[in-house]
Amino acid sequence: MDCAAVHGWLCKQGLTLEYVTYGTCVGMAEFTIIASTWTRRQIFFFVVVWLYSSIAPAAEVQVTVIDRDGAPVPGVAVYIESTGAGALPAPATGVVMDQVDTRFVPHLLVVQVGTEVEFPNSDIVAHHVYSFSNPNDFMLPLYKGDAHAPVTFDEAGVVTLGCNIHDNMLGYILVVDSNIFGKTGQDGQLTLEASPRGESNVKIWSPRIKDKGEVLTRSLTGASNGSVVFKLSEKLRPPHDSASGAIQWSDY
Ligand SMILES: [Cu+2]
Repeated sequence: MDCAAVHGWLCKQGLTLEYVTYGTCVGMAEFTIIASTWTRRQIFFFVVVWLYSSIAPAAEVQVTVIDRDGAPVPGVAVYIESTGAGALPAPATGVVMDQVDTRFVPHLLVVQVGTEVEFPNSDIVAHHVYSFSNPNDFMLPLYKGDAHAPVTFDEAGVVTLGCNIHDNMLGYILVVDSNIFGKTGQDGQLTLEASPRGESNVKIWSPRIKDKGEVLTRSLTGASNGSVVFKLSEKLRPPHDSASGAIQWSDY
């Protein structure tokens, strides 16, 4: 049961709960009970629910990314990094960065450190895929179909992809030290299910974002109602495939 469920149950009991600071949402000091007429049964069930929630403190974090004009920014990578945590679970398998219509699909792929990524070529023309992003650099010489073994990305960071034949082909793999990640939708939002593992930060990245540094990181400690808003201050680069002018290698 997560915090929202606890909140919902309490509301049904006629109680108002004001709480939900991320990661500490079940702390007794975090809420104020407006109603003062708890029955013994209500108190009993509250304690049961609260203890259960303490054992499994899954929480949701809603992340919103907006540009300097307040417009939502879709397709932004979002991930949660935790310190003082144990080893991450094994990375996902069957992860694919495809090549379709002389494009990398998806344009941006987010993976956990240690993930094996397959690079099938679904086009009828051959591609020669490479990255110079040290230390995750690699080369898949001219091929069609599934000619090459998957590439394992063992270091966190941005891997910029290109093709030796088609200069307009540009893609990214963001390798993160986390198993909690995703990308914002058209509404600029993403909700992540997160179990706190020590101190946690939520971070964002996109090739369109020019902002640097702390603007792109938020501590989850003290986040209001489990929601985090990133407001960017720099003008965004245009989307890679936009009609307003596709980004070329020279733009980076
Ligand atoms: Cu190509």
